[in-house]
Amino acid sequence: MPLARSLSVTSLSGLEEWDEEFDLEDAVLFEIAWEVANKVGGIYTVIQTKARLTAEEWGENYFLVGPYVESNVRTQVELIEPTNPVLKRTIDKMNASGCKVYFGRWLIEGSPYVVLIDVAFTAWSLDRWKSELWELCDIGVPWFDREANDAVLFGFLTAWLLGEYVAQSEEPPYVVAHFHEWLAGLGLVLCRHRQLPVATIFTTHATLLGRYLCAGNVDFYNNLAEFNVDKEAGDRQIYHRYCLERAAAHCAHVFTTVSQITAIEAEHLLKRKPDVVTPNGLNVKKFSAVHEFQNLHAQSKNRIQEFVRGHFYGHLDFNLDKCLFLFIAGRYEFSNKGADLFLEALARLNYLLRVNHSDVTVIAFFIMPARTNNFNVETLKGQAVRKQLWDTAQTVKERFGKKLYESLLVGQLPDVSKMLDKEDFTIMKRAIFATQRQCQPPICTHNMLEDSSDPILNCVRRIGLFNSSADRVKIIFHPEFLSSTSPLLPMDYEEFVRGCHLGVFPSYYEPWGYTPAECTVMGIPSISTNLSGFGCFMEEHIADPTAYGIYILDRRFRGVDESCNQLTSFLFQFCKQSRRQRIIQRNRTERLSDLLDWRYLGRYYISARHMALAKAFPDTYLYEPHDPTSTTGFRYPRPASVPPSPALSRHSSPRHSEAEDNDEDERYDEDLEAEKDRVNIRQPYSMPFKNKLSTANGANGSSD
Ligand code: G6P
Ligand code: 1S3
Repeated sequence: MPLARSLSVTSLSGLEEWDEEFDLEDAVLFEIAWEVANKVGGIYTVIQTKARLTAEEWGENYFLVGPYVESNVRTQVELIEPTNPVLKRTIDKMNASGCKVYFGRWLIEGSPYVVLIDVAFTAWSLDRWKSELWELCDIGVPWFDREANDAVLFGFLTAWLLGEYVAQSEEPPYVVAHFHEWLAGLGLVLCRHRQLPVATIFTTHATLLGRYLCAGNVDFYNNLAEFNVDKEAGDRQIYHRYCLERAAAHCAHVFTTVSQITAIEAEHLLKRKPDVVTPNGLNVKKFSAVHEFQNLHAQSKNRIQEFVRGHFYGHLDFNLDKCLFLFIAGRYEFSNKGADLFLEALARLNYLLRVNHSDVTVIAFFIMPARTNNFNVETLKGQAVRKQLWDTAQTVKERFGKKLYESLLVGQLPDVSKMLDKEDFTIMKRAIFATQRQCQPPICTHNMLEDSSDPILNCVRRIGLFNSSADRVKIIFHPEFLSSTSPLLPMDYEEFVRGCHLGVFPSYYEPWGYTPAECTVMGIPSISTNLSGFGCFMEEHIADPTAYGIYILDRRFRGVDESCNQLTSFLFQFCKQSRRQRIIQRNRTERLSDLLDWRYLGRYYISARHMALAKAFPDTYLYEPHDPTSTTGFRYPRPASVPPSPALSRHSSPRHSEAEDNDEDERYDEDLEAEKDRVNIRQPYSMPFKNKLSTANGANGSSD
């Protein structure tokens, strides 16, 4: 009897233990996405972070399938001979028939196997496959849509791979094929049309139409049920893409999406209710010292402060120690990602801080890639000036030290008035003169190609936040993703997030939203919205999210102006917190990280696979239904120190006297310690999946 593989999801600080054993010995999992070893957006993060858990579960029978992109392969993939004999025969056969298919190990946690297909190599088949698609389902793909052309090639090639795998198997295998997003969806449609014995899953991470409609001037959520989807897709010239997406959703044995809110959207726009909601997780890194993340915050903050010293040279008339770093980051979709609302709220915050004579300065970073011509001179000069000041200080310090040393050698206390001579003063004066500047510190770090039509810059022009001395809110727009090799701000994204105080993501369209989730696992508070998958998920699972540093903006039931006021109020309250309150809040935020760990959230993907296996192979697998679209089941209680009255709980961090603000060593949150054992979380649901054959044997799926 074959050995049963078992997966044990162990207890994560209060989240219920979940232990399930089932027989997957004969099953093989293919997970297919355009973003396998190919970073484009959030789907890459899903696949890359989930790989370790899925590889633990499926072992040698787990294969990720993606496009072959040479530059990615050179840096991320170790090409090897296929380990699985059936897959080796499959790949050899395809390569002998005019394809280029590679096999390797993706060098990430879990080292999963990858099958990478060079779609360009088979571009000669594009016209033939397009006409086959037209014959099959009347979907015509225009020649100029490059992405859709790639989707056709990738779809036909992945369906070929799966069909060949089945054909090469001596015994009929139990194949699960999990397709992500419309770009991979055609493979699924073809599998079903060719009646391959494959259990199929389609996950959409956003709907095409939803993204397009929200980016326009449409009251999306109040009109979800009203849209004439065909017309709307046609008007936006994405009808063919929309058809591919909708076909995949309908053909799949199991259809899933990443959040409840996108499930509702999919039901209206794709006309199928998702069978399972699969919230996105992360690979949470735990430090052996509980408060290590606080030290990392302080280290990274120092590095951001260094950058700020250079950027604002000549205008450093604010106290860096009272400076808060806020940021927004992600794909540059100005209104979908809420950059418009953030800017407007910053203008209002600036007013509030000024009229209240606050000594706090806010620096808001916008990290959103746009088309540029590299860094601008003024920004680079800022860092050069800072470096020069540093070097000058070092030179004078050395000269000072030498004189001090010589004086001590002869047994005399130095005459302090003679320690600095004329030359020292000349060097220092020259350095100070170099810090004079005629212009304000720049808003944008790069030369923008479309400066005059750029939405962020135009909005800044309108609200008049130009980094002037009188402004308490300053803006820095970095239109490129961060990198540790940047000559300007040499930090990678994770380091940068750790060094900030608050992530601000007031998205209007955000099926999940990894940015606030990443903040949470690093213990950095964030603002999201009740229109984002993440915001809704946290609202559902935490009794008082604000107390945990999870601010959820209401963009669903309020008008834009009201939402903007609420955002301003969140920001203003945050600015009023003392250092100690921020430390306590960060401790609480970090405590939520288990909730976002794949070791916990991975169960929804497992559930989807079980459901698909049971639908495709009903004689072998049995799935006992529960409500897998529900992600409810437990709730983090309000922190013990927060008053129960809603009025009082608005200030969700404990109050302290200002004297305590200076308590730099306050790293231990007694609040945290007291609460640790109080979290009592109910079982979300027990996995109902059973292998029918094993159940019949009374072995509950496990055997040896
Ligand atoms: C961490 C460090 C403290 C530091 C604090 C600054 O907690 O462990 O030593 O004082 O960060 O916090 P702030 O919110 O002011 O950046
Ligand atoms: C999508 O990426 P996006 O930023 O275009 O997929 C992500 C992963 O599921 C999701 O987090 C995000 O909200 C979606 O929008």
